[in-house]
Amino acid sequence: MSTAILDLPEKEYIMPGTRTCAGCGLPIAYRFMLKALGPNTIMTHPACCLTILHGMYPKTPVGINAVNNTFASTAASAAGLAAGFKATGQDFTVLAMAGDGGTFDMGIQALSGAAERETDFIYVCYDNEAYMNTGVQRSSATPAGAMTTTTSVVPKEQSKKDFIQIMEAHHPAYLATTCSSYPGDVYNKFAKARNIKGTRFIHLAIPCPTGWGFHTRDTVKIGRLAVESAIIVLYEVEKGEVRLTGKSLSMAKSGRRKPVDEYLNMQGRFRKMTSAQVEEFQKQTDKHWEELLRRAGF
Ligand SMILES: Cc1ncc(C[n+]2csc(CCOP(=O)(O)OP(=O)(O)O)c2C)c(N)n1
Ligand code: SF4
Ligand SMILES: [Mg+2]
Repeated sequence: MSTAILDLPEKEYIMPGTRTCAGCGLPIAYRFMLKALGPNTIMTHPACCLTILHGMYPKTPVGINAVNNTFASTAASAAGLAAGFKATGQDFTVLAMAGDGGTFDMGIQALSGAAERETDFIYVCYDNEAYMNTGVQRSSATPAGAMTTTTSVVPKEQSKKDFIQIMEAHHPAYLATTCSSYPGDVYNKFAKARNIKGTRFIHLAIPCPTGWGFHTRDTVKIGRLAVESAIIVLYEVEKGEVRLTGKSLSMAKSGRRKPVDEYLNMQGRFRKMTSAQVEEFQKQTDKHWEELLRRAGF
């Protein structure tokens, strides 16, 4: 069960007025993440939209300490922080957080190394499916059929890299997926991750009105549609055991699932998709959902 909104801690760690675009999914999730992690958290992040949220030194709307690292080094920076706290006997949660470009592409080597060494940290990849901060360039997390500024004539042909599976192959102590449209699910997973030792990896889906081409009022709706059509599945993995959570769990129980069309049609980035590409998108979504249902014992 997701924690009810009324039961969440009242303390806020993000003040109103971040510099993210109107309708951005990132501050929604970050707000609930920080409520779950609390003040004894130190985070490290590379250049990305999260840097924009954190603001320009010496001012920031964020109430925890943060390190700004170089692009490929988020996990290395976090590993250094974790080693430093261990050596000095200080009790901090180390949070590493980067975008899909900084994780699926540029940060993969440092993250793989840190996960293999069972580094004691939480690594979050917030995924808006492109290099948004520099003007919506394609990343390996961009889905097939999406237009970006570097796939504007012909939409992207390659499928999204299955990065969650790559991380699962490292057998982290805790692996989870979540989405900013489900704050209770975000909160629960971070509250749980906080109390586990070792490498914890969380994939956080973030709808981005600027890069995806939808109205700023529809951010929560788009994230919900992604989950209701099983394009994003909410689950967690511990010791190889898959557990569906929240909306995905209730969908598995009821057998109800929306087709992908409504999600695709609401976004300008998919406007050049051919019917064959839509069919393939549905097929890949079905396959992924059925595999997770099987692993979760449905
Ligand atoms: C080594 C290096 N290459 C390129 C850049 C330029 N750069 C800054 S932010 C960014 C996009 C990051 O994309 P992603 O990690 O997906 O985060 P998002 O901006 O989408 O939140 C890029 C390419 C950089 N800062 N450092
Ligand atoms: S470009 Fe997208 S992810 Fe970045 S701040 Fe704007 S809405 Fe948020
Ligand atoms: Mg991105």
